Amino acid sequence: MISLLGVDGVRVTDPDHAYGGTDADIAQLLRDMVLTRRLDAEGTALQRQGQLGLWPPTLGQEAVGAGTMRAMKPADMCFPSYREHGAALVRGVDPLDIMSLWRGVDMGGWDPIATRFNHYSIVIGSHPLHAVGWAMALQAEGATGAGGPDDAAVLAFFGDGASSEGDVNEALVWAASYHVPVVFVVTNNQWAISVPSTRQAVVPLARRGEGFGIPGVRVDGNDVLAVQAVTEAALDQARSGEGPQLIEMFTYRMGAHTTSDDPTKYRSHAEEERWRAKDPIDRVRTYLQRVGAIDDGWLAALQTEADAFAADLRARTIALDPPDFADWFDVVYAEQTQELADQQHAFRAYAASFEEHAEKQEGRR
Ligand SMILES: Cc1ncc(C[n+]2csc(CCOP(=O)(O)OP(=O)(O)O)c2C)c(N)n1
Repeated sequence: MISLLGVDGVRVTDPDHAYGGTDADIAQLLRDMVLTRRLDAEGTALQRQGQLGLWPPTLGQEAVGAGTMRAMKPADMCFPSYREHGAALVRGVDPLDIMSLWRGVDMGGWDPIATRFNHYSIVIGSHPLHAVGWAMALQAEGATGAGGPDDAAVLAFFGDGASSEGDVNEALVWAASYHVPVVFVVTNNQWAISVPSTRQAVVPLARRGEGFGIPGVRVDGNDVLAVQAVTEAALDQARSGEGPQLIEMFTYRMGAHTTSDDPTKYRSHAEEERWRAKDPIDRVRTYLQRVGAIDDGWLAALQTEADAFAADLRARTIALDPPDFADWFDVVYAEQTQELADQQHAFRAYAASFEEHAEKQEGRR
């Protein structure tokens, strides 16, 4: 497993990978992760207070989002799953657009073309196929593999559970067969809801690509330096025409699967505590403090920034107006079908019947 920063905050070397950034870059990664954690805490709290329908926590997985996104170039494209709040934030998506999705106001309001960050995919494992399609389009347009600075590649996230899906395996076949510039990031957070990752694979997931002809590596997914260094190398290879790569990020979902889940039903407190000791934020903070790159004043300023960020996000989320669900029939296809128009009409009549009922009740009082 590739690691470049120990749990004690001391840098370690790896024969094949090195982190090329400065301590200022590492401080930026710490900031990315602290804001991600704050966003996640706000999402969880807003759901508990009835402001969101559901929230999938990303607590403990902050290094994967920050490290991978800091490895991407502007023209690269990313296909996330549904837990990539940190990646979205670092890639420049307004976190309000993430909140609006889980509030049920829209289906994810950000512009995937402008941000080069596709919409969340809640259907497990569907989007690695889309990622491969995008990568094949890059090939067809000559936008990759030319050896120039404008070359682009694609990064696709999926989970350990998703790795068992047929679609993911089809994506791996296509990627290998057509030698496409895609990097698959398997976020192994140890649990697919209540099913352990050991049930998804009898060999490490890093080796899942081998049979397809895709090289893979296992990275300490709680080590943001290793995450960034390995992702950078894989994206460079993909951009320069060396074909697909697979990276297993070995991490842990500290929170529940979603706010509807109770992890105490299937995993032990001792297991959670073992992973708490490997916290991705603590080790980076320890490193930066030890080398004198940050001090208490710097950390206090970051805390103030995180507080303001959370307060602003909360206020903007609560101010989001509920949608008229009947309008959603208009956005299923580019042009509405007659069948959908009929369903929309029936839905409006059904919704109005409740209003009539309420008005009658009101009249009787
Ligand atoms: C096609 C499909 N099947 C089942 C589900 C229900 N489901 C939602 S999340 C999940 C587990 C996914 O686990 P994993 O891929 O490890 O990702 P994680 O949630 O741990 O990030 C399942 C089975 C779904 N959303 N889509």
